[in-house]
Amino acid sequence: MPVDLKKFTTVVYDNLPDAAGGGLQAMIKSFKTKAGVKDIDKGLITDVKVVMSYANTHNLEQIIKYLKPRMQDDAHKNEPLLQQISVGMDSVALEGVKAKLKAQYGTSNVFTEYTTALRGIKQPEEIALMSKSAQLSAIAHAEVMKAIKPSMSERELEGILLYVHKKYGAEDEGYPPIIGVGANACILHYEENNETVLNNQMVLLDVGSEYHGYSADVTRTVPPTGKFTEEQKAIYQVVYDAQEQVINMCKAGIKYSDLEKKTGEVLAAGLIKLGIINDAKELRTYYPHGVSHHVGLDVHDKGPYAGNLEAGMIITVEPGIYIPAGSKCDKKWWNIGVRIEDDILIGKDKFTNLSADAPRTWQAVEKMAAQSSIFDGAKFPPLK
Ligand SMILES: [Mn+2]
Repeated sequence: MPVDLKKFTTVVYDNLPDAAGGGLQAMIKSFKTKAGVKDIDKGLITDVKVVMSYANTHNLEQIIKYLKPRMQDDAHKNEPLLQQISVGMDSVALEGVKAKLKAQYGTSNVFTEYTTALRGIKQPEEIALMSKSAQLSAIAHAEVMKAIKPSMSERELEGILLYVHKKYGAEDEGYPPIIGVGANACILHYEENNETVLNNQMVLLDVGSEYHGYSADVTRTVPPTGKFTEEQKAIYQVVYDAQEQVINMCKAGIKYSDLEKKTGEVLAAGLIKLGIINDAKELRTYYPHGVSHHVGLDVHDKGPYAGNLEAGMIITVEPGIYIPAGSKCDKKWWNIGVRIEDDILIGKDKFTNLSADAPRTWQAVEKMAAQSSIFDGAKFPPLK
């Protein structure tokens, strides 16, 4: 039976694209007519507002790359609010800009607002699925720690992780797996995974399953030899300290933005102590992303960032330090990239680490690496 949309007081809808392929364009047009949707998606400011509503500290750089060329005309280049949009904003500054955009230009995207509020708090059924997705992803990371060898390739590690995911019945990955050794670990969205030999440089693995629609987001950084060098261990410990302190803050009532603040403090203190930076202001050189985002139906799930943590939220905690070759510090630190990322369920007065099955301390990583793996000695005939 056709639904008469005019009978509803309000029809909420997601941002509808102006151009779409196939029959979608006609469907959108028909929907807009039937629902009495005015064509409000006109003008750049709406474009900016909608695109910015999806922005988080992870994708901000890409979003700015998309928006910048569109903001060069006379109408927009003198708009102060647009000038505030800059690469490297922390989540607090970003939320501030978003709030101002909304206040100044109203909202054409009620659907996004509603779903952001709804999806930020997970239902018990969702928490059950997220727990499984995160746990099986963590088990896959533990398996890689057992199997990893300096002679292996990035792709081989990817295969092991994906094998474990499939073994548990996960349909997909939550996002393109990032597996980067050495210099590649210092590239934030490295997805090529084509280095053929790991040698003794640290490997960063940001890989999470999608299980029955729910994405985990888990990162571990592992030495292929099974033993950290002194330098690797020192950087790893700084990142671990930040993650440990931030995870321990996680409970209802804590300001979301305080997580970022704490991360900055711990990472900066650690790098100053190691002589890598002299001042906390230099931290963004080596820590260019945010510490947390909502995770769920999407790896960067909708959810509020402006207020306090609430029971039922599931967020990542993922500090990282990346020191590419050529950085202004002692050469011995070059090409070390470390991130540790877990999926944290917020409770009324506690947290639950859903991905705790993947070791986190350097001692636990080394201990896991010393264990044998089902992939040890796997041999196939040479190709003709
Ligand atoms: Mn993440």
